[in-house]
Amino acid sequence: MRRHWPAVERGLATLYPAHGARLADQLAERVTRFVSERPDALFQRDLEREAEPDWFQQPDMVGYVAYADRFAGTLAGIHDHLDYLVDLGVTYLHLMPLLKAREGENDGGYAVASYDEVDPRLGTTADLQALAEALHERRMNLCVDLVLNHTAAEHPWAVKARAGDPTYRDYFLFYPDRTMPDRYERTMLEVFPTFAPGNFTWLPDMQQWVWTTFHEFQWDLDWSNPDVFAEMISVMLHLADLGVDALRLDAVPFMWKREGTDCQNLPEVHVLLRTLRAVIATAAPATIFKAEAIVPPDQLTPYVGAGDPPQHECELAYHNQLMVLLWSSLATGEARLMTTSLQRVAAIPTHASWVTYVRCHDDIGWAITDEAAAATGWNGFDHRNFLNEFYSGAFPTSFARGELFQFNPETGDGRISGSAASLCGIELALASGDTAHLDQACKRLELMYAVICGFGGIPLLYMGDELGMLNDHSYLHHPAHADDNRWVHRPPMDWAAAARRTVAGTLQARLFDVFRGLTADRAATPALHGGVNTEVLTPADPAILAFVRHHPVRGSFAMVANFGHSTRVFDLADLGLTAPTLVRTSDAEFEGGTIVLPPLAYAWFTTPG
Ligand code: OTU
Repeated sequence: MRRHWPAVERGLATLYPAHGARLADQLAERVTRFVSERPDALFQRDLEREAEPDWFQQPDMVGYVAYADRFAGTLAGIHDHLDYLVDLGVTYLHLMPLLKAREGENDGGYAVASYDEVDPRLGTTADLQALAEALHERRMNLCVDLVLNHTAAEHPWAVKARAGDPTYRDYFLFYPDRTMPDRYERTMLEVFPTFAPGNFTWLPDMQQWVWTTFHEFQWDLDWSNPDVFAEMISVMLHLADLGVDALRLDAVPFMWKREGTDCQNLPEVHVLLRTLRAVIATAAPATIFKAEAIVPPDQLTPYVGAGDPPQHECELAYHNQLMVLLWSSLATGEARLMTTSLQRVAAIPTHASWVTYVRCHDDIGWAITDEAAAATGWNGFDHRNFLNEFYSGAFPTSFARGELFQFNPETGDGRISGSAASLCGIELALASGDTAHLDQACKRLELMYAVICGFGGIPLLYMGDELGMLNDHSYLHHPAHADDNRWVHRPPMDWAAAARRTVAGTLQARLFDVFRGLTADRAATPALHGGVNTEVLTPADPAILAFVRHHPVRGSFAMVANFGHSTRVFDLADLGLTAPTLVRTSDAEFEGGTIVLPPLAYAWFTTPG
């Protein structure tokens, strides 16, 4: 408390001028009680992580992202597949939303009906606790989603608000007519323009509009109410006491609203997150925050505390830019836009890291600004449009089989759904039976994952990518999913395909070996510690991506990759490293001081500390 409480008091005083002091006292009492009742094993974990706060920056950190039901049926079922994850080198399991969701359509669990209960379809609170223990025994960490921007309309808070309880009415944002909604809408965007247009929903029974940034059944919480803050602290402490190591904080940019803005990334959001974190860092320092903020880079880096002076905010955030630019580079056969864009991302504090990813459960939104595109001499609109055509398979030379998501004819904006394997060309190659194409497609997938495993931070493997799992159109027969094509890349785990990973010559054996190799080589490379920033170089050849990481104690790491369609040569001296040794390559070769990279080839280098 000596270390963190001043930040709690400051934050609460800023957010809730009239109630801050009262709330700080109330939380101090709650935290004191919580710590005194903390289970021994978790208290020990708290102490260890306070002493070694860089645990999540170790090179052996590798994430795996899955829906519990789609991966293993239930939480209890996951125990049977822990060996599979260990085999893959996984040390951080992110399970998608697992708290009790509303019935029917629930946005993949992102419409929470109770924060206190595990979804009965997945198991019980005891099952979650047992899973955390089993993971910890294997030196693995558990990350779970916390949807804190909104609740389901069926959550008891919302039900009470709807019934007229004034306390709970203040948990949400209601308006009697269109006056305020219209004023807000003037400057706001729409997240789901096709299936959930607008940001407000009319409730005929209440004769009120309610704020719903996402679906109409997801009601935004009013974080300017101190009671909401206090409630969410209880939720966080409950999850921390079940052994959750990381909370993926969903949709954080939207947590604070102000007229005349797009109601995203407002300064109060950062005060909120820093204050929530200071409370959790006091009570349960073994638990860290991962921000889900899919926003432009200058808006993103503050979520991990970038700024002058640097802050403690979330320990982790999704590197959306890297993900988007990887797909852009793969489609164009050029890395220049990726190079210039990544160079524009501000450095982040040494106490934070990225999570890097190729695919997740969401669509890919082309977060490439007109300005960033112009820096490469491209037109932003045309390029984003090209990427939609390319990845939906409409572009004549496309190898991808994806689907257009939320295309908005008014703005011309669209996003892409599809599994990594289908977007990399594996689906098309398998359908055509062309083995040379299949080889290329596998190389694309390997290249993408090699970049995110080498970039720095925790790489996340999205369930099924290690087996090349394809798009699954069965969601079309499921009424609650049919209008949301993100389900095309959320199939049930194909355990029959997983079994083929041990059969030499199969696609699964090839890909699984690649993933296992990437994670093993990563774990064995001390220089891949996440506490330093990545320096993206400017190679003379625009097809090449090259970056270095200099760790003052553990040595340097470098990666060179060829996104081009022909063989390229790179002068190793351009890495600026003394006597680099090769850690790993796909099929690059060396001639004197140069590296010869066939299309889609890459190499990892390191120097000792
Ligand atoms: C998140 O995504 C989840 O990842 C989605 O699966 C949910 O549908 C959504 O929240 C609502 O809970 O707009 O297109 O900047 O981009 O929160 C995905 C953050 C989303 C938003 C992000 C959101």
